[in-house]
Amino acid sequence: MKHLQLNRRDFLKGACAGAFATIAPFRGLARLTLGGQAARTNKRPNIILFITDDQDKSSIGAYGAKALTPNLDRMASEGVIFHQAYVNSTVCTPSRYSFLTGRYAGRSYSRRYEEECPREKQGFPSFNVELEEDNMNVGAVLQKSGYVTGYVGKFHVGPDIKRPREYEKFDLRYISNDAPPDYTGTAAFRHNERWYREFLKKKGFSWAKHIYWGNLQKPFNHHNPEWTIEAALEFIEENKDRPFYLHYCTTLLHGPDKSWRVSMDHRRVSGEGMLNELPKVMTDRRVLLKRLEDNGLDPAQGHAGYSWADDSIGAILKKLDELGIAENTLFVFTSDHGSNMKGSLYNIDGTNVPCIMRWPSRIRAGSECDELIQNVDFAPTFFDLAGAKVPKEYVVDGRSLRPLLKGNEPEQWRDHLYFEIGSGRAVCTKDWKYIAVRYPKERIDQIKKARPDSLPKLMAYIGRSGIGTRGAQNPSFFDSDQLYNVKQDAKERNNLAGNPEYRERLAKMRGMLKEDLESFHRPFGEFVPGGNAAPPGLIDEQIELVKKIKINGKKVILPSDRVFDEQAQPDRQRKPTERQMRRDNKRKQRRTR
Ligand SMILES: [Ca+2]
Repeated sequence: MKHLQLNRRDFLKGACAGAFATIAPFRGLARLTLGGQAARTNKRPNIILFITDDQDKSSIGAYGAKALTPNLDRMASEGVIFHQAYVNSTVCTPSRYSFLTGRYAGRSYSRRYEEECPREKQGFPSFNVELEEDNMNVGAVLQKSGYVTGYVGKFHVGPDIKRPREYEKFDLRYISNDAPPDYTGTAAFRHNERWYREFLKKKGFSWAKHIYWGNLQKPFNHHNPEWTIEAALEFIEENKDRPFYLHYCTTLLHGPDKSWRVSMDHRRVSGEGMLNELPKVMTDRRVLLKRLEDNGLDPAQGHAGYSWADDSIGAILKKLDELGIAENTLFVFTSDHGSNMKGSLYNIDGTNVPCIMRWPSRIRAGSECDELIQNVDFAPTFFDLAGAKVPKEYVVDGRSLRPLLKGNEPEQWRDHLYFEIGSGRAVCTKDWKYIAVRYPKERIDQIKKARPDSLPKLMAYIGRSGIGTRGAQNPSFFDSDQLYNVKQDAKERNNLAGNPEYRERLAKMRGMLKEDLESFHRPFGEFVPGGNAAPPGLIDEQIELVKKIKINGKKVILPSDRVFDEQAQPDRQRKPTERQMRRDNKRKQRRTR
């Protein structure tokens, strides 16, 4: 039996490798033409998409890490593990948009994105994309095709609701960050959470429960995976006899990593305020901590979170087994992007994410796949497997992964992937990576006038320090053109773009990017000129300078040998922010008392 399994695995590996010997250029925009077959020939599968927040492969045993993740390891041994799975963008909102739609965030035609980035201007995919009004998304399409579609956990692809006036606009209750976690706060959070459910139903999901609008919010900012798993199990149980789709997004492992261990001590805190008691749906938190200790793993150093997220997987696997529906359930685990390199376009801990799938009746146990896949592929895969009726207007960038799951040889696969965030764009093959950073004209004007210490923020691809400059530890992060041999230089430290030896390779990669960019019908740098797009070479002096600046989170340390003349910096006198003005006024009032 063991021998047979080995042969099967080898067969699949061979199929995976051999299937893509014929390589066809990827055409950026493709319209979906799949579907139908799965529905006609077989009972349609249940589908669960489980997305973690900011997770690196280095936190999972199945990827070789020293971590306690028995459930993910089990999924890998019973299913397929992907080594080259990527997301298009490396902060929550654009990545999650792609999971929900199968489109690049830069393709979004949501009102908010089009208002911020009108069609004639360069796109700036970031925290500014939303699900479109026409509900061309996975929840709505699968529901219309006879699936019951459920949403649980973190959303982060809706309107910006942060300030009191935004809460008021939507008839939501605002609770300030420094409010105590009391009854009033709980009532407000409960009220708002019910509204989030209704919002998702309007977006086309048939069921939604235990929703976080975005990141955890004070005063109830502690992770509570039991609270979201409770809803997931309820949904699965309720719909065990019909095909269902569950879009499950845990708040784990959004940092800081110490918060995971701390959250374990706050058993009643949830996305709807204080609970009466913690749902008993997962391994007891104390037992989990004991297991970590027994394995010599420090919970405060990330492991509380890794094992807690993994235990959430375990609760779902157990439920599928109990209900006897595991055989025909496709269970997909992945992450919205990595942690250490989020906000950049680098592969390791940025665009390259863990991805494991299990579907006992269709996927051969213990398979591995090295083909290039991306988060835009999931929605089209699910449409294909569900035999969904996809409206002809539905625009999708990804393609169905069905050939990879079945081990069949697809006629053609892709030769590269496309990436985007803010002012950065990239393409990557299995061997090479090219990144182009092109700021629009108005940003270039700001950069030219800026004080040196504000350069890192202005030149971060998404225009903010902190997460926007995580990749700045890479010596070429700010370079306009970056070429890396990712096979030999996986960490992308040695920029070959200026090396004449690689001129041809650079031209080839630039050609791929140009072709992809043209499909967006928007300008970008010199690739697609027009609007506010600008060619490289206008801020070389500032690039040289910013590369000498040390950046630690939001802290900027200027090179010591350089003295900045404040008199010569006219933008030194910046307008005070609203917050500064309030603070100054308070001080004045205190003084006059
Ligand atoms: Ca995230």
